Parts: sequence; structure tokens; C-alpha cells
Amino acid sequence: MSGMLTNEEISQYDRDGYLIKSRFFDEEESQILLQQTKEDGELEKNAIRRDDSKGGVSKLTVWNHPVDDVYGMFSRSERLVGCVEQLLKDEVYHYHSKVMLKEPFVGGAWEWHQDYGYWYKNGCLYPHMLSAMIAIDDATRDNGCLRVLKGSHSVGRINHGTAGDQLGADVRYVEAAVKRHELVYVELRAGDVFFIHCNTLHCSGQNKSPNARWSYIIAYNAASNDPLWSHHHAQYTPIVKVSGNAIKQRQWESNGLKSIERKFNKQEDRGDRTEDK
Ligand SMILES: O=C(O)CCC(=O)C(=O)O
Repeated sequence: MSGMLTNEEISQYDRDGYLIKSRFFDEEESQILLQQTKEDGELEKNAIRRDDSKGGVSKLTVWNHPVDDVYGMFSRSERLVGCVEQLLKDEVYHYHSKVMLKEPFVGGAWEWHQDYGYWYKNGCLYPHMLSAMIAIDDATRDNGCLRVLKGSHSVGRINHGTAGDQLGADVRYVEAAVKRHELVYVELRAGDVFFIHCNTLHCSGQNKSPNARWSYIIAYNAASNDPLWSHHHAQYTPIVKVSGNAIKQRQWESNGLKSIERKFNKQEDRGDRTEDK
């Protein structure tokens, strides 16, 4: 596995269930992502809306397969994929991407959940999966940054049921975990990457501030964990990695593959209203 993470960082991720890499993408790369997302009308047009239980609204735009566009240069970057391979200790593939649009004043909260609470139901046998969240805007307590329970991936998968318009983890287990695991606010600067294990309990607050909190979240699955059945996210598809410089070199322009467009999902994991028994 060729990646830039040190053994200490890998151990930290294994112990805590998450890892923050500050300034993973530098100023120039962060600006490219910021400009792309803020000018990308497709995000709003294809967004799925989810109401939280307190009147806030979350919007997210989801797609399964990376293409030769700006987003693909990030999700397929050998720098990023190399780190994910170090953390998952396997070849990995792109399970899906989403841009979370947490708007000023109205941005909704997300209930406590584990991503594997949904992905298990998608036929993923092992929790050999993680998400890499790239901060597009700075994420602070004020604009509803993520909160995690440090080390909570060690509790294993918790059943998920409905909460508002969302599926959340069984509150009895969440309450017990809150008493045992430190609560951490994941404050990020644009360009930081937050790697989170798929069983780490996390949630986020509403955005009551005047500042947007958008983030680009890429979910990866281990190649050996190809889902048992086909569903609304990707089966194993090898990643065509791009060089670490692809973003700055604006390779999406020179590759001339613009004809291959992102196909947006209409369905999202939390749209599955089947509750666990
Ligand atoms: O960005 C957020 O506020 C929540 C994102 C999240 O929890 C998720 O995508 O699983």
C-alpha cells in the first residue's frame, strides 16, 4: 500500500476510529474545489433533501462513479486513495461520493448514526469501509460541524431506526456509548481531510450561522468486500487513480472525457425506511 500516512497515524485511526489530516489539500487545491462546488448548478438541481427532527433541512447530492471532472481528480487522487488503502489495508474502490450542502441558518442536523448501519443493509458483509470528508468550507461548532464519539467503532454495528426523516442508531445504545466515549467536535479548515471508520458513531448539529458548511464526502469500500447484491451504490469497480498533481494540473480539462458525466442518485442510504428489529 503506497500512502503518506505514518504508522503512528494508522494506529491512531485504528484506536480512535477517525483521523484528521490538516491541510491535506493545499490552498490552491481547496480553492479549485470551492470554486467548482459553488459554481456547480448540478449540485442543487440533483440534491436529495432530508428533514431533521427539529425543522432543519439537509441537502446532499450523491453519485456512484467518479469521472474525469474536478471531483474525480480528488476522489481518484493517488494521494488520497493511497491513504485509504493504508487505513483499510486492502485495495479499495469508490463506493460513492456526495456533496453535503449545509446552508446558512437553515442547514439541518444529522442524528447519531454509523455509516455501516446503512451499508450493512446494502449487503456489505464486513465493516471494511470508510469515508474521507474533505472540508470545502471551514467547519466549526457554529456552522454545525460533525461530532464523533472517539473510539466508538469498537462497539460494533448498532441497529438503526427512524428519527425524523432520517435513520439513526438505536438511542439506548447511543446513550450508553455517550457515557463511555469522549465527544469530539470535528472542526476543520477548508482542505483538511477527516477519515472516519464506518462504525464510528457521529452526528452533526444544525447550521444557525450565516456561514455555509459544505463538504465533499467520499465513501470507499475494500475491494475484497464487494457487496452481496447490487443496490443503489457501486459494486467493485477498480479505481483509475490519477497523480497527486492532477488537481493543480487541471487534468479534467486536458483529458477531454467530459462526455462521461456524473450520474446522480435519486436514492440515498437514509431513504431506506426499513427499521431493524
Ligand atoms: O456533514 C454532516 O453534517 C453529516 C454527514 C454524515 O453524517 C454522513 O454523511 O454520514
